[in-house]
Amino acid sequence: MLKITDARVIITCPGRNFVTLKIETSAGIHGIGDATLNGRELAVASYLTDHVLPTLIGRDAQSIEDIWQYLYKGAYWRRGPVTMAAIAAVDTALWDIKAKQAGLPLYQLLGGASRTGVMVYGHANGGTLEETIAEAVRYQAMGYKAIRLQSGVPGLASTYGVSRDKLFYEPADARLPTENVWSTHKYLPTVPKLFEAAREALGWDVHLLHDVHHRLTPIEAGRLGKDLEPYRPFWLEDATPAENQAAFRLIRQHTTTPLAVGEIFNTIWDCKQLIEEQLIDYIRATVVHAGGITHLRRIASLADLYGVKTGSHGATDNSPVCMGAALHFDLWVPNFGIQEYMRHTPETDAVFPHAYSFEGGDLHPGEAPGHGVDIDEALAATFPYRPASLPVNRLEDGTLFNW
Ligand code: CS2
Ligand code: MG
Repeated sequence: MLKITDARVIITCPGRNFVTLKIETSAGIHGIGDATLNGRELAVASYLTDHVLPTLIGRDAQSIEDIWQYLYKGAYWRRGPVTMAAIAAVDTALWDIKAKQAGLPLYQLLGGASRTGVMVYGHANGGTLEETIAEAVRYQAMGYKAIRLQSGVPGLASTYGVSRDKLFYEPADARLPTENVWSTHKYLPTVPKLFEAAREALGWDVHLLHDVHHRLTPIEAGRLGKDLEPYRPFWLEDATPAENQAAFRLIRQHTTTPLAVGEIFNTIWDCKQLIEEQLIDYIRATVVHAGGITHLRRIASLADLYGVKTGSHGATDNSPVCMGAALHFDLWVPNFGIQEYMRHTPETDAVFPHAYSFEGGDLHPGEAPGHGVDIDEALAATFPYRPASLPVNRLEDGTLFNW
């Protein structure tokens, strides 16, 4: 019996808010899990502190599956981003503990390495097409094999994915949601031009990706997918809101451009139809938002049956703890596709010392026991929580739209 003796939530803000769960055990081994839900951090912190952690004390830290089932089925009010991020944090911390107890890097417990490294994609963005291409050339020079392209839209003051800072992207930019203005009419013609210029500048070996960020109707997504086919995108992400999984049938009827979706999914039920009907090519669910290693493994196994690959979310608001755990998962999972990698700031990396490293366009989780990431609690305490919200979007006529 490896008794759970203590469990606490650590909220820190080294440039942006992160919520981390730390679980201590009777053998003196501790584990940590990411519980960060951008813009809703305190909701998850409270769900853990007030409703979950008291039930963990005294339990056997080795019983990962039983604890997962206890927190999922015992919640009664199942699923949802807050609940599943809380369960994910517990699950990730317990896998960290189990691997440390075994003295092995986490990927060895999952089934060993299936590849030499984890191909990642970086984020080239700019206010203009020219700026974006220049950034993409810089990412290619840094050794990235895959690059996401997000460019400003003429006539729009802002758009998704274009940030002031070129290496880090933080959309939660104010205490209360800032209001952005969107026009699909202005946006749609810009993406094919961006991809044409990118192929001209970067050639055909590099993978090129784009995130629509939930902003098209299915038929508009079919149009954009078709317009991009000559430039061979690696994927078109979040082409249309995915609550209606059947909506992707319409996109599939019009384009062979590969589709990726799922960074906001929190259980297998959000993507079961998308996977079983092969309506997507990559599932973007993450360790932190989809119930941890235990549940993400189930999603990936279902996806594998239908030729769908993983492409986990890895934005700056996923902490290094999530990234570390994700890389062990990515090194093992047989149907791996790609891993998103938005770098963290130096102060974030200092709060979360980690074993993973970047080389030649791949990340590797390292060989440290566990998931290889820890938290410097003293340093974390010097960065107090700072309330921040994600933006909202309105159309030019004021209609509230998808951000
Ligand atoms: C984006 C994210 O990385 C992505 O694909 O969709 O930047 C997303 O907007 C943020 O994680 C939201 O907090
Ligand atoms: Mg996205």
